[in-house]
Amino acid sequence: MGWFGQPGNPGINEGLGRYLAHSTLRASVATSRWGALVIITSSLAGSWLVIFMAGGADSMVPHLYYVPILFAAARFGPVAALVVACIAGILAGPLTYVDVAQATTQDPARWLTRTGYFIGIGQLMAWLVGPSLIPITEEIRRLRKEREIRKGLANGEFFLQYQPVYSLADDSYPVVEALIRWQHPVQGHQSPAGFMATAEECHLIHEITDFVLDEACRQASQWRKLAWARNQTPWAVAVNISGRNLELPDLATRVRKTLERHDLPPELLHIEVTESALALENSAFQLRQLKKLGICLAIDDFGTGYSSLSYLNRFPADTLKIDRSLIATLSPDKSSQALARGMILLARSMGMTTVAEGIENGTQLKVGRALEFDYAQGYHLSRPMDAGDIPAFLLADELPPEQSEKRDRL
Ligand code: G
Ligand code: MN
Repeated sequence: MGWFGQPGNPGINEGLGRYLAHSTLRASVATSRWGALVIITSSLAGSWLVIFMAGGADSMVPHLYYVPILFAAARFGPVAALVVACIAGILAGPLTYVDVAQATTQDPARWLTRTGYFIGIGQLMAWLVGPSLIPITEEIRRLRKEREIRKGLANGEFFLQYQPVYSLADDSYPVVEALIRWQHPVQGHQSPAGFMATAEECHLIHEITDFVLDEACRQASQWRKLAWARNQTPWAVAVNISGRNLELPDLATRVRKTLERHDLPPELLHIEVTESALALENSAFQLRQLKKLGICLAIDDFGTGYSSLSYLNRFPADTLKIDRSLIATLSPDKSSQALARGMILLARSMGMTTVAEGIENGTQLKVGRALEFDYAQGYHLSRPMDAGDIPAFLLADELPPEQSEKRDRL
């Protein structure tokens, strides 16, 4: 039975012990490299000074040296523990008098044995904490990234690019998909796959979606005025939301308020949810709430989520976006087209339009046309662009000289 242990309740002490060990270890590992070096150096020097002040090794056993040795073992591992143990051995040995007043030096056998203990205990500690260091270091890296994302959001380091979606039926670009980008001031461009995974592990995904939704609607509303002024049909903006966002009970309210704030008609907003999110509890209800607002719903990355086709029946989606991994396998050879053909038939029979994602060359576009996809999107048609470049690309009367080249590709 331990400190807080009670008969019949042995778990408390064990739990507390684990908590203390974990939090102490986490605190040691979380110390920055330079912070850790300062702690090690000052506690080595402090240990020497305390023993010197106490009158020498005879007056005080140099146990204080274990502090920097164990700390180095937890923070940096076995090599650092060995180095610090050797330094401690020398400091507590030849550099410490047995009796300061008499200036008597220590017997080498005595301090060498002690150094052996320092090394042994340091290595034992490093070996014991080694397996826990990996998850703890990962957790700390994740916490740091979370802090960076939060700071990035506050400092306006995130921005949107837009990739036009091409209509194969009428040679126009009726939708642009908003894609989040992060330009870190020191580390440069960060891949969305990396930071979205971190954001999805905590509530930051909601802040990111709020930002994307707000900025995309603001931009779409501005573009709508521009299109009107030129007598052109305004284009819609598509926003990707994460499955985690579907956990928000007020998701539909947030979307409605954003539309109202920017005075954007709901039909100019498309929301894309990945296929894998359909399997989540509550998603059917949430998507129906969104649909009631009058927005368009798309199922994104279809063909990658391993979700049951029966899920499709439960969702009020307007569009099925077929994942680029499937588009990449398309060739003029009929056998390569069977799966895509089946998906198009399925979507059509359920009243959904289809988008071929990730069109990267003319052959894929040609096959996509032959298969009668309704829309196509990909680098071959247009890369994601900054907001400022979109009107020139989409407003026919403002097309730049490369327009003819663009038409050639279609
Ligand atoms: O999951 P979703 O389909 O929303 O992902 C869009 C991502 O795909 C964006 O990061 C975009 O830059 C990228 N993308 C768009 N078109 C292409 C393409 O033709 N090829 C490849 N490899 N990536 C693309
Ligand atoms: Mn998408």
